Amino acid sequence: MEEEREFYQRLSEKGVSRRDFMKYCGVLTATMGLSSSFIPKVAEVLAAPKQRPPVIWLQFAECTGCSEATIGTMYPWIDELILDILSMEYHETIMAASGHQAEDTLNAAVKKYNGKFICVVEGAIGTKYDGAYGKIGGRTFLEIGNEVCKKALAVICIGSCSSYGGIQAAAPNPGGYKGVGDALGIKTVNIPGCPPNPINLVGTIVNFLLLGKLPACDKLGRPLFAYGKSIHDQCPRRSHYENDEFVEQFGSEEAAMGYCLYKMGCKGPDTYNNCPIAKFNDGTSWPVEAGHPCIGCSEPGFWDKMTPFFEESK
Ligand code: FSX
Ligand code: SF4
Ligand code: F3S
Repeated sequence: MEEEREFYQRLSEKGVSRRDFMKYCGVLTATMGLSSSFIPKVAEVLAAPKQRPPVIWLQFAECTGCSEATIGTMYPWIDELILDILSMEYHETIMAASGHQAEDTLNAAVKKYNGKFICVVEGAIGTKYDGAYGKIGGRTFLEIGNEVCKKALAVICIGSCSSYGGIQAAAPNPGGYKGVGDALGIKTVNIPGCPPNPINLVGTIVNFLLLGKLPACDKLGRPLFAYGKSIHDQCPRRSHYENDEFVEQFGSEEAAMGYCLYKMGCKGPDTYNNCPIAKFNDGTSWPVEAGHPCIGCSEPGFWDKMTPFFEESK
């Protein structure tokens, strides 16, 4: 109770009311595919977590956009939320330590929480020439990944790069870059997107804290609650040519179809993600709503499979 009170106090100091927080919990619960009866339980997990799982967050070949998206933009207080429900043992971007001190922190955390920590990975791993194309502190991503990820309780890949290789794996891919699961031969939960929606990471972690297990995933390792449907199947622009009323409003079916971005290269029909429902930046908008075709950023093979971006798919 005391812990919960302190939590609401901290939120109110940041200008976030209990009502705003409950609204967020409602959105999160719906995103996770749970009924609204779970909202108080989700709120409880966030406000007064019974356990704070240790997290080691690794960064390999990437642009840090995934960290940025997670800790920076969605809600001004999401960083606090994540740091409150997790015990962040290592994260290069947000920790004060650097150089040898940082490496010591990583080694100590892996030793202390062997088999018990969640490893969140951002970025792809180079596999050619024994991984020589990517190193930190003299050790290859491949070495670090093999050593750290294999000792984790679970590995969550955040972003398309760690999930499937991302831009690093684009042709000609001289470093033999691959997603973490492929590079290390391990099973991972993948939260792809370039960058992914932070709500899908929070949902995955809350699922773990609330139900004691990781969410059900498809054969590409993606949580079904977030990646179970295609963008096209959830796109509001689709209703413009499938709804008689809209067709009438636009004058003809052809005119109504002009509102759809397919001919501008939209990859929505081949892309599985919840962007139209979850949206970005506090539910403000998402690419297609803002007038830009979906470029398929969360699919395996993004970039090669999805380029040229502005041409109709063959
Ligand atoms: Fe990749 Fe994430 Fe794209 Fe960037 O770290 S998914 S390049 S948004 O930052 O890995
Ligand atoms: Fe489908 Fe894209 Fe057209 Fe939306 S804009 S209906 S996702 S093709
Ligand atoms: Fe990416 Fe398409 Fe969503 S480009 S952010 S999957 S709309």
